[in-house]
Amino acid sequence: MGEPVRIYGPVISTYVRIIEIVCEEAGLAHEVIPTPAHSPANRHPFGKVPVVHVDGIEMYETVSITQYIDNAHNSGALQPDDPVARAAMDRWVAVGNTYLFPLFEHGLVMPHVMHNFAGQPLDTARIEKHLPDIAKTLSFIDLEMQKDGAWTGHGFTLADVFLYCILRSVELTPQGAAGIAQMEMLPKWLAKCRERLSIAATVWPTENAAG
Ligand SMILES: N[C@@H](CCC(=O)N[C@@H](CS)C(=O)NCC(=O)O)C(=O)O
Repeated sequence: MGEPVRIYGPVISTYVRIIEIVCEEAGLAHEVIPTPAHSPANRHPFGKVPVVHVDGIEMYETVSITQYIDNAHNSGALQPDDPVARAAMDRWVAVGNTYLFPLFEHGLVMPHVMHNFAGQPLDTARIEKHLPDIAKTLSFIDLEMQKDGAWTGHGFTLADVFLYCILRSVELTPQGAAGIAQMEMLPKWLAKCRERLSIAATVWPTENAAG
């Protein structure tokens, strides 16, 4: 067995967990080397995390890393062969990274993180400002799932991995949990993902406390 995949980033991080899940799916040992985004030890050229060492190569940008691990170590099992299904998966990964993560992270998740872990007052003004957009976005995703399954019709793919990690951090906030509970499809899909071994094996330490 080779060296474990080394993931440089915070222990609790959406994109670190995405890499961890894909390593689990591929049967690769992995370890997180705690590295805050803004520490001098972080080697990402744009100051993001994670940076990953795999097969003697240093990589950054999570989409490319997950595709590399899945292609090199898992026979591409997380990426559908059918071009239409593949385009749907790619679209939803892009939607997650481009629209969902920035909105959820800035408008809801970070205010709670800064409150719970950095002792700052909860920025309720920021949350209140973004809640209407967050609610609209959750409804959009749920309606797409009701319409044609969105990304969910082709087995467990990279879209599930990205979107689970992005939406799970929303679900771990009180406002996010309430918003998701009102949806028809999202709670069922999240619960089904939780049964997946790779997802169960990578729970954040904060999840057990939050339920
Ligand atoms: N495009 C990057 C995005 C990664 C990303 O946004 N990571 C977050 C943490 S989960 C981060 O670095 N946040 C710190 C910051 O934006 O300053 C990737 O795909 O790897």
